[in-house]
Amino acid sequence: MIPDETIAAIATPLGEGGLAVIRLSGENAFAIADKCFLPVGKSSCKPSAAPTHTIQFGKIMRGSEVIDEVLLAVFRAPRTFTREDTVEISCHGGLLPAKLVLDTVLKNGARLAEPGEFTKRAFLNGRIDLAQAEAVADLIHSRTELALIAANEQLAGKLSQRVNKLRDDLMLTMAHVEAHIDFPDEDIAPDTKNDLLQRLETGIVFMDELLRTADEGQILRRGIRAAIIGRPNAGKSSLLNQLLGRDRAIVSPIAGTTRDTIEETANIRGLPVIFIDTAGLRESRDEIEIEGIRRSRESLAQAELILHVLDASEPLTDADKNYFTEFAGKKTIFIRNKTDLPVRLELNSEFRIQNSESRSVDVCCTSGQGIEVLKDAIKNMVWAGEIKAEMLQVAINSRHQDALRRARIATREATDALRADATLELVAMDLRIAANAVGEIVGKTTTEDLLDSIFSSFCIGK
Ligand SMILES: Nc1nc2c(ncn2[C@@H]2O[C@H](COP(=O)(O)OP(=O)(O)OP(=O)(O)O)[C@@H](O)[C@H]2O)c(=O)[nH]1
Ligand SMILES: [Mg+2]
Repeated sequence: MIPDETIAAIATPLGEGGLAVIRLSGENAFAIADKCFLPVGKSSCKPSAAPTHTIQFGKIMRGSEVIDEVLLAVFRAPRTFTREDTVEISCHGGLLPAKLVLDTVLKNGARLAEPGEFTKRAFLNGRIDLAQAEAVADLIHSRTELALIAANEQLAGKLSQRVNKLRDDLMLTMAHVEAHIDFPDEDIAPDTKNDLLQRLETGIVFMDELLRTADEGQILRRGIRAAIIGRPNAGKSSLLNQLLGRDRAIVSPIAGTTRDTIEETANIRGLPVIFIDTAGLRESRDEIEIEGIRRSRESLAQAELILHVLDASEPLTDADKNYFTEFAGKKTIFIRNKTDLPVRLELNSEFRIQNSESRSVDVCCTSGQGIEVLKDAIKNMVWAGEIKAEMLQVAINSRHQDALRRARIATREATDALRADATLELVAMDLRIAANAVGEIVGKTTTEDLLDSIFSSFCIGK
């Protein structure tokens, strides 16, 4: 990436809509906009002459040909998202106007932006740190309000503040240790040593606190995969429809109705849950059904939560029991469906023992009875306790988790070495590793590969 290149991209989704926005950022943003924007009316002027944070009305021209009538917003560095001169052109929605406006600015000297390049520039120019840049992507991808709140907190720097404090503490301790390296004849006084150890222990406790938010962070960002399983005709598809609140899957009294796996996301008590309706796992000779069952097994392997639907109007069958053993290790909710019919199924201790992390809920998928209780059960199963505002402030992602784990190991090694009176060089080295790992979270220590892997997952134009 050459930083002084001016980049451009369509910032709105491709497709037909009321408006589309083309974004330009870089040293020549105004000069390029000047070449193709014709101001209309007395109060409008050329972008280069316009005051910052104003909107100009005019036309985008290709030679003497009018491409579109637009509103053009002017933002002068450094008070912009990228901290560079920025122009945003709002044209008519629809693929063609947006594409032609983009083509025109590209012909006039801009380069097509890579995915996430605007945000990358915001990071490289010091407008936001790396955790905040990731929050921008989280915000765009958030599927529930809770996820949105968490992304906003991270964007506001709540996680970064804590991480920076942790890094500062590690650096300070390292400086102390290094100061003693320069005077090899003087040992660290016992009091000072205890002090340093105490500080590092506090750091480790803090890392553990952050690490404990990883599961929740993952849930908010990626959602929970919940597989609906059970023998044919138990009411799996009926349950999916109830949870989604609409008729998504085909329901019929014929066993083996669902043949393909169906995935749909729903908002369950603020958490994004991806429900997977599966084909009933049974011995089948039908080629299509066999493939359906194979896919069911595949998605079952990835599911964090199993919703096992049982037909309450029939006694437990061997097929049901086979499921119990097969999924004994997974978090499971046993759902007794068809409770409107005479109940002939007892959930005895037989399988509860096999599956410690389980509970059961009674529902009727034809009337919807028990579905709200089930939703609570799903939430409680995957998210321990209340959803606290504090948790939303820091819920870390898997990259942060990886960095913190490395930092924790190095800090632990540093304390061990310090206690064992190992050479101080070793202690200092471990502390540097720890501080660097923590620094990766906010981007104080980065590599080009790391940046590429983060920003390449962004949308174009962001
Ligand atoms: N009485 C009663 N019938 C139900 C209930 N839930 C589902 N059914 C009926 O049970 C039959 C099977 O329902 P489905 O939802 O298709 O069952 P499934 O588990 O998806 O079946 P497959 O896709 O074939 O594996 C249908 O006739 C439903 O109307 C219920 O709560 N009470
Ligand atoms: Mg079905």
